[in-house]
Amino acid sequence: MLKTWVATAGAVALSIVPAGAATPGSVTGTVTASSLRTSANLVVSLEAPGLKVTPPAAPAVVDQKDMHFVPHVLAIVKGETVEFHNSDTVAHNVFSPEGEYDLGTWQHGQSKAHTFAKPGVYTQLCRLHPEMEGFVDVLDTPYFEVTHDNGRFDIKDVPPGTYTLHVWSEKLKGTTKKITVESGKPTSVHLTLTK
Ligand SMILES: [Cu+2]
Repeated sequence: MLKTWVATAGAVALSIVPAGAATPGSVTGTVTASSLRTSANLVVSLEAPGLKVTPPAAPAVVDQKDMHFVPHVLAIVKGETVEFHNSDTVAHNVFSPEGEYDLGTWQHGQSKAHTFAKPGVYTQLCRLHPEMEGFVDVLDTPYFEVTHDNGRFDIKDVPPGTYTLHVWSEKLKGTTKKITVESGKPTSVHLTLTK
């Protein structure tokens, strides 16, 4: 009896609520990487079949400043362009050891752009300064955030549904967790990364 009622209610709801009318929820929480100096720079993303990504019109920026890639970890969507700047007085290069690109070497104040067509994690290195390292994580989902200093993240405007939450770390083994986002509600997630 109960089963019949649920099925009927579902069918009615489907017929009167236009697709996409549900109020978005959010996914907030922390990832703790206690073996690392900081729980920042972990990429938290929500994956589900059929998600569409729209690259923003303005490019994302990675600077080379004080001999570091800034930000150290950048998360973007498939098809997005990154402008690589050089704010130092020395020349820098950017190449990816994954073999996708070498943008050459350029001076202070100049920049080069690269569009990331395929999802994946791309290490950023500089041929002139082997100690420099950064990462661009190209995602196939619009729902993601890079964790802040305390490991906190807050992914807003997530449509209700079930997702696989992924955590990527440059040093530790990543993890996944199935989560459900309800209409108009925050979903709280706390995870710990181990070696
Ligand atoms: Cu350099």
